Amino acid sequence: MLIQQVELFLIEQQLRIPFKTSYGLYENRETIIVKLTDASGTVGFGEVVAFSEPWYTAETIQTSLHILQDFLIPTILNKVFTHPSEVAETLNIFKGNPMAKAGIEGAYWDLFSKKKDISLAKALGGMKEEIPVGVVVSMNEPEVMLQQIERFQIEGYERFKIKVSKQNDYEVISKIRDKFPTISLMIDANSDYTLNDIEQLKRLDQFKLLMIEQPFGDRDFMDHAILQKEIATPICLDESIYSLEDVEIAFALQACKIITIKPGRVGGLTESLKIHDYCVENNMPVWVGGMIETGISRIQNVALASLAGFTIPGDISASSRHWEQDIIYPEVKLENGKVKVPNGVGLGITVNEERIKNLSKKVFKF
Ligand code: OSB
Ligand code: MG
Repeated sequence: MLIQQVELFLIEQQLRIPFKTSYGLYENRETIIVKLTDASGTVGFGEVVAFSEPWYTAETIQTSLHILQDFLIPTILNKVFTHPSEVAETLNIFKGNPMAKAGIEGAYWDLFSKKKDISLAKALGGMKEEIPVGVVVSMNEPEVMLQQIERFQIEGYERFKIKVSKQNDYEVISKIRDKFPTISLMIDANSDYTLNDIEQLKRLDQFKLLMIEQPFGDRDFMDHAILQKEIATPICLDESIYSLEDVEIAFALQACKIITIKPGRVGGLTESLKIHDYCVENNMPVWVGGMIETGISRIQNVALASLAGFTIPGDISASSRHWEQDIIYPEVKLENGKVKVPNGVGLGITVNEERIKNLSKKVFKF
């Protein structure tokens, strides 16, 4: 398909509930929606999931806009590609900036599967018709967190990820475990600890956590390897994983026992598939993370999570978890505790372009 037109929509929405992590507070979510049009007028949608601030990764909304406008879009515009992996390969002449790349590549996967007349899930090799999902509980007063878990449990979520910091970990988790002794519980520290905190981290083993996500900094592979030898709780790497090579390093060093994939963080769905396959071959459990994204990226994650190797419920909560109204319909929702994998062509949902236009702060056309 020839990429005839690229449009970028910089939108902003308020989160239904402010989301607090050890990095800081997320209240408004800016995001960039990518729309590709081929020569026959078929369109594909993707999303650049970078945040406004460089807390989670170095990339931001503004750096993504720069890289997209000045490098990525000029490189793919009016070019013919036969498969999304060629788009990924072409964009990789530029270093870094995985989220900007993934926005384009994801939109091309949508376009590609529409042209093939199949669902994105099928194009990726997915098999599941519905997927069990988990939800993230943001940092808050313990009482509020307990109430949220109770509500999320009623909604059908099967795995609960608690945002913690080294200031509140023990207090929060012990209160949650007291009230919910058997739920599938994990924590995400977003790099809040260092090797000096090993004794504190060892105390968390008693809570039988499914995993602890990213205790240390993104490049601290060696320190994670030291910690993993000292604690029983499996470490899951999130921020550390930008590519398959990072997974290979983590595996070789035994720096973790679990991997979470976010297509944006690793440069797109092509790289996500490589990581999925590597994890399956090496018996490393793998799951799909979340980026407080709109339904476009969320439903792309649903398609990815339909692959057989994703054995742990992902951070793929319903549209209503973060949004008053999503930009797709039907919205992402839980039915009997599961999210259905769409079987329509491409993403298998309708993008609400009118709403995207209304939410746009800036629109770029190439
Ligand atoms: O580490 O997974 C993370 C949100 C902001 C920054 C980092 C992370 C998160 C999430 C997102 O946990 C959860 C979601 O998308 O619902
Ligand atoms: Mg995380």
